[in-house]
Amino acid sequence: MSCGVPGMEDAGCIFLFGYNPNTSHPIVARRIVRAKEKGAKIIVADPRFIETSRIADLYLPLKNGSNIAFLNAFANVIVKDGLMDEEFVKEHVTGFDEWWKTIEKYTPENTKEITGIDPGLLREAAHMYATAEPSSIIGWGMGVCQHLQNVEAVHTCAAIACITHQIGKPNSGVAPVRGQNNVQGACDMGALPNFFPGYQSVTDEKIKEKFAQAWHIPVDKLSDHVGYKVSDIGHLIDDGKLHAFVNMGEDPLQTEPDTDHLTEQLAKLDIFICLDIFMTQSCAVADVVLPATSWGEHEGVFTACDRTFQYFSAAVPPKGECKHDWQIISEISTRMGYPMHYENTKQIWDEECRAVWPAAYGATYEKMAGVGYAQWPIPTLEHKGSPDLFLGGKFSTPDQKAKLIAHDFEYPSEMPDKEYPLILCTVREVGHYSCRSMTGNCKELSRLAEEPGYAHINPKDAAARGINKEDLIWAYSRRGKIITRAFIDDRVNEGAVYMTYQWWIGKCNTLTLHHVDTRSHTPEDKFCAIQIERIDDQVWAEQHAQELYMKMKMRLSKVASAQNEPMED
Ligand SMILES: Nc1nc2c(c(=O)[nH]1)N[C@H]1C(S)=C(S)[C@@H](COP(=O)(O)OP(=O)(O)OC[C@H]3O[C@@H](n4cnc5c(=O)[nH]c(N)nc54)[C@H](O)[C@@H]3O)O[C@H]1N2
Ligand SMILES: Nc1nc2c(c(=O)[nH]1)N[C@H]1C(S)=C(S)[C@@H](COP(=O)(O)OP(=O)(O)OC[C@H]3O[C@@H](n4cnc5c(=O)[nH]c(N)nc54)[C@H](O)[C@@H]3O)O[C@H]1N2
Ligand SMILES: [Mo]
Repeated sequence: MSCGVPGMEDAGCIFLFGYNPNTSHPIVARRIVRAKEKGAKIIVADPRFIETSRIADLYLPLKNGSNIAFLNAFANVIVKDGLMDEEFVKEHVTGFDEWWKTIEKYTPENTKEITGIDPGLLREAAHMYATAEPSSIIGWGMGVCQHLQNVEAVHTCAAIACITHQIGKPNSGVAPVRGQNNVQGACDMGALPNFFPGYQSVTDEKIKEKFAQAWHIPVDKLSDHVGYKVSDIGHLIDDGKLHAFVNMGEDPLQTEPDTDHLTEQLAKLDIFICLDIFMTQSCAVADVVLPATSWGEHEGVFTACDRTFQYFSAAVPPKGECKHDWQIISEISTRMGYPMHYENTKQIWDEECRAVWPAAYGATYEKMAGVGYAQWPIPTLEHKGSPDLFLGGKFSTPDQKAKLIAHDFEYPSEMPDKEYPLILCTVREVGHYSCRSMTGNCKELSRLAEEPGYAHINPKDAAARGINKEDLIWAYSRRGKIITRAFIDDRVNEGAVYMTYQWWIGKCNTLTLHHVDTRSHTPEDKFCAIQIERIDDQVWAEQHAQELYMKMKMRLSKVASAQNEPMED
């Protein structure tokens, strides 16, 4: 993020684009309500009438999968209606002419068919965003990232912020939110296939030398291969390139697309190891499960989406055989020939983060003690941290200028047709979290929602199929077929069905498409074609769903107790 989450309150306009904070990040949602109370304009562009739409000054119900057509037309209006900050563009931006060659082609009128947005409304939104004082923020989430044209949409959102000078000053710019509490931290610490800690390239010789020195190893021991991404695992197994998989804090059999196919692929591994804090579907098929400690049992640093490092301490000691993730990694590493001996997380923080990443050097444990925090870049011990990036229009490129990049619109990979006429869009719900291993093990939350979960359907699509409220239905795609429950919802657009991805019986990832974009390799979780149908025998369906659920639970607890038995040899 170019701004801080607390600073969102002081923006003049917040434009939510494919992000549903009320469900996904209630604390960010609260900031948005406060911004509104302080006079900010709120714009929401989402195919669903999400909760924030209720307080929005403008709500734009764009069609699923039309982001690039919409954003290009939005950018076009800004230039054509004289809303661009020419001075800022001249001083701080490059590539405008080339960029305009693409953007020029997209008008609110000629994209209306694709986006479904009234041209007058789109113009009004572009004016509201561009002219807001003192700043505007574009906040985006998975409605951008989980589409085929995800990187393209990120480029275009950033370009819009640059040409309007709604970036490069306090409380402005781009606010891509994150998923888990420490996604940002995992990336900061080098859990990305192309970077060492601090976003330093694994293919740069000088950087490799620096890390070889810091880690006391010969430089040729550091691979300069960009690694693989989690969504590559299936086809790497098929191609015979991957034989062992250590899976840390992830339940791919629940959360990766086309899970039936992935189940077959994982079965071909020579060894599959899971590190988790609960028994999951993936742990159940693993050869080895290494029990880790949970956030209440360990200490460390979480980094929020706005670059804020926060220290947290353990509340209770670990139980049984559980070890901290860092201890498990250290022990595996030591046994594989690279000894790692740490006594606590502070040593790791100082060695793996502060010592090798200048922007984090000032983030000491002392500074973060108690409820303290540190926001990077924080380069010196005296530094107070940086809520805002790119101040004064200085960007993190070699010439310190922002480079505009434009893209033509493309349709999603699997469009609805006669056989599969509905769009499946998979999203979040407030009561459960991702693979549900954590929230599903909490009784109170199970009361909010239980198996087989819900499919949210527009009243017209439901009526056309004779589907009533709470009916059990079949949902099927080219990949598979599941049982789920109908939630008739006039907040969802006609032609699209919305499901969350945490249910075992109503597992939407049985239906989703394993198709990734070429750069980030993120699956197109927000768009595939499905059909739904009322199940004739509702009594049978209720019993069947219950039985399936009991069987699955029994299976997990059986595997868990078997894994606790001492090994025979
Ligand atoms: N309670 C709860 N909170 C969570 C999670 C959870 O599972 N449960 N998961 C966490 C994780 S891992 C993440 S990454 C974040 C994600 O947080 P969000 O980004 O809010 O996640 P989603 O609900 O998947 O998608 C956001 C919105 O994108 C919209 N959308 C779909 N297609 C399009 C499109 O073509 N264009 C546009 N403009 N919008 C579209 C959807 O309607 C949806 O409202 O939430 C985190 N918070
Ligand atoms: N269809 C569809 N699929 C999706 C998405 C979607 O929108 N639609 N969203 C995608 C997104 S954005 C995300 S981020 C993924 C999330 O998918 P996952 O990463 O698979 O799910 P999580 O529930 O976040 O956590 C994974 C596991 O980490 C374990 N865990 C928690 N704390 C610790 C710890 O301290 N140590 C260890 N070792 N384990 C721990 C939990 O018990 C859990 O089993 O799902 C993706 N899948
Ligand atoms: Mo996520």
